[in-house]
Formats: sequence, structure tokens, C-alpha cells
Amino acid sequence: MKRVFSGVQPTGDLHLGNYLGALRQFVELQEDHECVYCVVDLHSITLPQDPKELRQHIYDVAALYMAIGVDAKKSTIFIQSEVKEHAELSWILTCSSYTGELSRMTQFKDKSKGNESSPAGIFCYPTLMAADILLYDTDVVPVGNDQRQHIELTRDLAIRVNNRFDKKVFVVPEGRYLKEGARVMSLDNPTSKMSKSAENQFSKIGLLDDDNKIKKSIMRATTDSEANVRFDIENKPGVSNLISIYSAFSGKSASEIESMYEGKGYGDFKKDLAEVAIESIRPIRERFYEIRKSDMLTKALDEGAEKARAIAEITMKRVKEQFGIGR
Ligand code: AQP
Repeated sequence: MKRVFSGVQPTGDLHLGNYLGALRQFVELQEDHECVYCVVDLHSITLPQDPKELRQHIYDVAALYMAIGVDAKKSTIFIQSEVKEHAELSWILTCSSYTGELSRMTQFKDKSKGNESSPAGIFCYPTLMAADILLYDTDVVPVGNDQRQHIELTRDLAIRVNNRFDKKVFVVPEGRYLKEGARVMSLDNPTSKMSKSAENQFSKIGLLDDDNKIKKSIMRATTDSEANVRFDIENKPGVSNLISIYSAFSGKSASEIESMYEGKGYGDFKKDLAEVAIESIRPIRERFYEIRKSDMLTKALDEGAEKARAIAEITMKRVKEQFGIGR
């Protein structure tokens, strides 16, 4: 059975972009893959976090995995910092990567903005992500489009190490990207991606937002003055983003949606989209609160960490032997 690995940073409440780009795939894949899903807390501290809030977000992300349908009996759910091999392999891969390739990562350029006092973690975190993936001999990595460059780097590092030792030290993984929802854009500025850390609450739809907040966010979303529901990313990025969200939730194609709203204004379209989003998110939110109250979460995380450690230890032993470190 092929192995799947993916993770989400506990940097805030998860939004529609995280769900439609990555999480939706988690559930689908667990039926015929061996899935390992991680809450990547070490990644989240590349930028300073409030420690109390961070701990809550770690639990929230794990509970959301379960609320969307990840089954802890079928899949492994765990917290990254509870398996020490992530940090260990990350260092080994940092030593195998080039400063030139790391400095070309767009997320590094976006987040550091050329500022010399930005944390070195922003620079090195792609090698931690590579370690997360390679530690589990991963075949498939379900992620949003924004992670393409990091997946390519992970593949390059795996191939580089394998070539250096002329041996299959690492499995070379493939990224898995969806057609609809792979890049959900911000509702107030459809030229940048929807992001947890965005300040404007109405720029995103959170998976824990109440019905009223979901409706308000969609009704306020930036569109254009043409009043024509038409998919055209270049000239109508706001409306196209809303059409993509509608499509990802309903399974209808963009052209079907265009025909449904021919001759109608943005008001009708947005009202219906709000309804579709509310009906899809409500069951996730309700399930989340049930899980958060019960002890099933800590049980799943304890068992998950144990299962993850068992795989990670075997990989690290192989890698250390290959690199000649330890005894
Ligand atoms: N807007 C998006 N559209 C589609 N997929 C997205 N993902 C994130 N934003 C979008 C996917 O969600 C998964 C988890 O992302 P992450 O939390 O690990 O990191 P991120 O990409 O940095 O997410 P955010 O929301 O933008 O967080 P902050 O604000 O903390 O940086 C990944 O598979 C990602 O592709």
C-alpha cells in the first residue's frame, strides 16, 4: 500500500484554503493508502507564537483532522515535536541542501522581505518539511499549490542523497494537487492566497466560523463592476475565486455555474454560495466541538505518536548508518 504524508501548521484556525487545497484529500486517500497526518508545530515557530494560543491551536488542528473525517483507526494522527526524528533528519538535510536553492524559495522571499533580522527558521524550514516527508518513506503528499516548490526541493534532496551514496536511502515522493481548490485566494484581495495569519477576518472563511460570519465574509468579498458571473482569472480574479470555491463544494464545473447565473447579479450568486458553504462547514464545526470535549483526541494523538515513532526510528537508523554518524 502506498504511503501518504501531509501536515498543517497550527498557526491559527484553519480556513477554506487549507480545507479545499489539502485536508479534503486526507479523507479520500485514507481509503486505499497508509496515511500519516501531522500537526507541524515545529514549523509554526518559525515566526513567534503566543505559547498558550499555540497549544490550543495544536489540539484544534488535530481535532479538525478528525472532524473532517480522518479516522484515527485508519490513519496516523500525531504532533510533529513528539517525534524527535523530524528535527534530527532536518539537520542532516540542511547539510545536504544549498543556500542558493533555499534562498530561491518564494515563501522565504515573501516572508523575509529581504530583512536581515528575519528568523533563520524561515530560511531553513523547507528542509524541515523535506524531513517530515522523507522520514516516512512517503510516496504521495497531498498539498495546496503553494507548496509545489517545497515538494520539488524535497524530491531534489532525496535524489541528491540517493545519488551521492548510489543507494535508495530515501523514497522520492510525488505531490498531489487538486484541480479545484488548489489555490483559494483571499476574499478581500483575490491576488494573494487565503491565509491563516491574515489580519482581516473577512479575508478568509474559517472552518470554525459561525453561519453568520461565513455569510458576511462571502457577501463582502471583492468582485468587480461588471456584474456578470464569469470565470476569468486575469480580468475577474474575485469572481473567479468565488466560482472555484462554489465548484469545489458543489462538484459543478465553472461553466455550469456560469450558466446557472446567466442574467443574474452577484447578489444572488453570493447568497447561494454562502448557503453552500454554510451547509458544508456546519457539520465539520459541530463534530469539531464534540471531539474537542471528548478524550478521543488525546487517545488518538498518543497512539499516533507511537506509530509514527516506530516508522521514523527505522528511517533514521538507515540514514545515520549511511552518513556515518553515531555508532
Ligand atoms: N489559500 C490556500 N489555497 C489552497 N491550499 C492552501 N493551503 C494553505 N493555504 C491555501 C494548503 O493548506 C495546507 C496547510 O498549510 P499550512 O498551514 O501548513 O501552511 P501555509 O500554506 O503557510 O498556510 P497559511 O494558511 O497561509 O498559514 P500561515 O498564514 O500561517 O502562513 C498546505 O497543504 C497548503 O498548501
